[in-house]
Amino acid sequence: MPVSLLWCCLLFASFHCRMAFLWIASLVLCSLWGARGQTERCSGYEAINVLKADSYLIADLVLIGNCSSHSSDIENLRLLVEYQTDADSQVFQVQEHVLPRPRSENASSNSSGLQFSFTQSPFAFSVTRASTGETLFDTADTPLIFETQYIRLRTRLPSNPNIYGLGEHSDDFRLPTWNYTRTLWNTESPMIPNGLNLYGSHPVYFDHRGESGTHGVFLRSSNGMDVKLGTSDQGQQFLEYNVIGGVFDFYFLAGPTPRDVSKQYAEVVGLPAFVPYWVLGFHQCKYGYKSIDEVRQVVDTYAAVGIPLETMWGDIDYMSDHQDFTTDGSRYPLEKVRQLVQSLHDNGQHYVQILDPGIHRAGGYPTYTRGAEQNVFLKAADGSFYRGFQWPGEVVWPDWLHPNTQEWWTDEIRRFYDPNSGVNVDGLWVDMNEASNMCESTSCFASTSARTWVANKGIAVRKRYGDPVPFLGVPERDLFNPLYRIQNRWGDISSKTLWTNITNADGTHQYDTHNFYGTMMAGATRNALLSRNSAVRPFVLTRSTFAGVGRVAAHWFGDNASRWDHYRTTIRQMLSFTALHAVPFVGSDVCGFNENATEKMCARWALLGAFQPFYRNHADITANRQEFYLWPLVTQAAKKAIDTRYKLLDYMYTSLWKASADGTPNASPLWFFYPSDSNTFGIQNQWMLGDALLVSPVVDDDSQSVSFYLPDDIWYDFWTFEQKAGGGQTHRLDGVQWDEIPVHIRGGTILAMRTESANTTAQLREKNFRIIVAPGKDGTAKGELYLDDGASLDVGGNKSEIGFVWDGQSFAANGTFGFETDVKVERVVVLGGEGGEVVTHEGPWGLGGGFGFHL
Ligand SMILES: *[C@@H]1O[C@H](CO)[C@@H](O)[C@H](O)[C@H]1NC(C)=O
Ligand SMILES: *[C@@H]1O[C@H](CO)[C@@H](O)[C@H](O)[C@H]1NC(C)=O
Ligand SMILES: *[C@@H]1O[C@H](CO)[C@@H](O)[C@H](O)[C@H]1NC(C)=O
Ligand SMILES: *[C@@H]1O[C@H](CO)[C@@H](O)[C@H](O)[C@H]1NC(C)=O
Ligand SMILES: *[C@@H]1O[C@H](CO)[C@@H](O)[C@H](O)[C@H]1NC(C)=O
Ligand SMILES: *[C@@H]1O[C@H](CO)[C@@H](O)[C@H](O)[C@H]1NC(C)=O
Ligand SMILES: *[C@@H]1O[C@H](CO)[C@@H](O)[C@H](O)[C@H]1NC(C)=O
Ligand SMILES: *[C@@H]1O[C@H](CO)[C@@H](O)[C@H](O)[C@H]1NC(C)=O
Ligand SMILES: *[C@@H]1O[C@H](CO)[C@@H](O)[C@H](O)[C@H]1NC(C)=O
Ligand SMILES: CC(=O)N[C@H]1CO[C@H](CO)[C@@H](O)[C@@H]1O
Repeated sequence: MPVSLLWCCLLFASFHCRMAFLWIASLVLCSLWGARGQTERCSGYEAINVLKADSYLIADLVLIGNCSSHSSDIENLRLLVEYQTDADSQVFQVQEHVLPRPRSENASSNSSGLQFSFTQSPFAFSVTRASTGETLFDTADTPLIFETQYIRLRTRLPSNPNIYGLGEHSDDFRLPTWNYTRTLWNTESPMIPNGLNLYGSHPVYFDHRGESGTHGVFLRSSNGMDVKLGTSDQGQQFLEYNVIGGVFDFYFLAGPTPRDVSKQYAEVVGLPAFVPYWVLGFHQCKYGYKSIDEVRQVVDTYAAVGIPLETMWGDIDYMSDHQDFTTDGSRYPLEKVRQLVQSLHDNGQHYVQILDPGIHRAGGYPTYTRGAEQNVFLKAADGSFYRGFQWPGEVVWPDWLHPNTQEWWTDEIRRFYDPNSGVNVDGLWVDMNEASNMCESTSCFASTSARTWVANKGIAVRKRYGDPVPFLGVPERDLFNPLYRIQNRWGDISSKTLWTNITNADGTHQYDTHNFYGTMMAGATRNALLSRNSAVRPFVLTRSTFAGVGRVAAHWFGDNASRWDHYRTTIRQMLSFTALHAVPFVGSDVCGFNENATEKMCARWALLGAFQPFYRNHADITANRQEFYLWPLVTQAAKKAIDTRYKLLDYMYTSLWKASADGTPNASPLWFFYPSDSNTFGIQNQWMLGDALLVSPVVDDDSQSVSFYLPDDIWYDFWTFEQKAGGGQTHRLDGVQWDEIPVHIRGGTILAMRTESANTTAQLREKNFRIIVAPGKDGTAKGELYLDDGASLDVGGNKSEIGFVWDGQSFAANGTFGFETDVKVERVVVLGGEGGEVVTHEGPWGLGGGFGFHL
């Protein structure tokens, strides 16, 4: 019975292990649906027939004692430590086109920063850091369980470990390590509760060990899972994967610095897409704008009060009966929507609309009719379209794995968003794509029959299990009620979403692919926007995410509430995505989505959001209006926040460009910069924006005081340029006004800022620069500035990558200068002179080539 377990280990500084197995259909699985607790007698596998060479290792693994804890054991496995290898297998693996693997390179095991070793019986393995011999991953304490619907593997951790990641969650940034379960199962999650699964799944964690380094572990799996952190009876700290299918397909990321791990992870899941410049502007949205006139009023009021509004958004209000690709004839007549979009564009502003995956199942609705004709919707057992409940009522859902779906979706988008006859949007927003099904339980339309007209069109009932095809998933599993129940916040895995026993068009099942449904929708939407205009960078915002989603979309943190604790939560949610999950363009619903915002909270949030990548005010239909102009304090705070953000916009743009170029995080926790300072490991209310700015907002409810930590370094107050020795101490600031947010410049950096702000980002691009030099302890500093046209997908050589260097005596700007611009550097301001003096060197200097000066 040639059942094999496959491992791959490779990579430059990193180390990659892949475990898969080949399951042969003729191996009849005994139906041993054993009770829980039987895991104790199970003793895992023994490795035999070991064959070792420099670049690979092969062994057979045979089951020693039955586990059969939640499904049937796979009795014979093969271990193969090698470079990327393809093995036919029936066990589900994430499709290559959904999450491409990194290109394999023939690294020799001795050139890897990590070393793999194993014991034969019972089979266990460990990963060590080659340079220090430190053990990073060690499965020796518990036997490996490898069943058809339950795989388990536990690794030892040091005591009191610093573990981060495993999003999406709203828990502490540094994860609790006692009796803690992170469930990864994408779901509708109003109010983003703590301790429960939210909209996205990112099975990667960072293990930070201070001076001895940081490493990461990515499990390339889309199956539902509980990752448990706890302490065994013997007092051993562990992390344990409990997954309801698929394979163990691990990537070990060697670091050794935290930023190295971020970059290595981005290499594995794909570098994030670069965003157009305009998306860094300020956005306004509200569910509940009753008509297009109301929307226009909001746009006009922002202009009248002088708060720069870059982008107006359309939530589901614009639709007729909540149907995608329609406008409500009386409240949002198409002509008036077109006029609004045109006037926004005339002012250099932008417009984005929402789309949901639930397609109204209504005969006269062309989007549905065309989709049905092309057979793009998911099917129930009898071959009729699987039905559920969403905003429009009874809906069907696209099967993103069907070969016609992209074409149908692109066509719908190109029809409705035709610049000449439709709504000329600048970007799209995909929501409810977990997918959210408003059925409270699994019961809506449960008794599907093939009575629909769809069946009359001759749509064949899918052949469910035919000849074995690679990676479709082991047949005859219970895809509806697996015995191992992950701790999904809604109970059954099919609750409030699509039934997990649905077969996708490629033969896989929702059971295995659920977690990337939303990411596929986001990707299809990006492709559609590219087809509509292949010259510019598309912008897609998605609620549901999966590992690698940064390649196709931005993300907001979903339906939070107007509460102080959610204001604080945005910081750690942002850090998880930007620093750990390779999704740089993220933000919260500023001032909160659900419930009513208050003046002081909204003022603080306007400032907080301005220093986070995606900056959008958004409220629910049941919440009061919360546009920034509604309260005096908020107006004042927002004006200052946007003014400052816009001056810093090219700094933020440069950091987003770096993130898309090599995975460098654009926003990071303090420990990424001070990895040896253990005081920083648990900090989750401050963050580094790019390399130079430390943001330390007031976080307590209705407070004007803040305590913040400054690591041992030189810091400069961003607002006053006053120098502050950090000293590794907590500082307290009282009397922080409602339009103030403490920000510090880290010594050793150079910051390029526009000299003034503007009403739109298009106008901003005409403003000159002022360069701030903030010398570090050794008196030197460096920084960079990236410039291009802000929009083209392919800028070719029309870009400038400028490096700034200050050596204490002279300033130099060098690099490439392919972007033509009349914008100049007006002056260079050097901080930190004798007695805190600030010295200004007047230009101007053009940005067509290098420049500099000596003291
Ligand atoms: C596991 O249990 C099944 C059913 O009881 C039995 O047929 C099989 O031989 C057992 N395998 C091992 C390795 O003990
Ligand atoms: C890796 O090794 C395989 C097998 O020896 C070889 O075919 C392939 O070209 C090598 N790839 C690289 C990038 O060297
Ligand atoms: C790695 O091992 C191979 C073969 O054993 C040897 O030729 C090579 O020099 C080694 N490389 C390093 C960096 O030690
Ligand atoms: C562990 O957590 C679970 C779920 O939150 C809880 O029910 C249980 O009481 C906790 N166990 C202990 C020993 O605290
Ligand atoms: C920005 O808008 C304000 C308020 O509408 C207006 O007074 C000002 O002239 C505008 N600035 C520019 C540069 O257009
Ligand atoms: C999924 O399971 C439910 C409950 O057993 C059943 O009613 C339904 O027909 C199944 N659907 C598919 C597509 O197998
Ligand atoms: C929000 O305010 C409105 C009107 O002021 C009120 O009717 C509603 O109950 C408030 N909502 C909450 C959640 O407090
Ligand atoms: C770069 O700019 C030149 C001159 O403006 C233009 O001809 C060329 O098409 C641009 N290249 C790209 C890739 O946009
Ligand atoms: C960098 O720029 C300075 C000032 O223009 C110039 O003197 C120097 O030669 C440049 N260095 C390099 C490496 O290009
Ligand atoms: C309970 C709750 O607030 N649910 C909200 C979930 O999110 C949608 C929009 O995405 C709101 O319309 C719901 O009211």
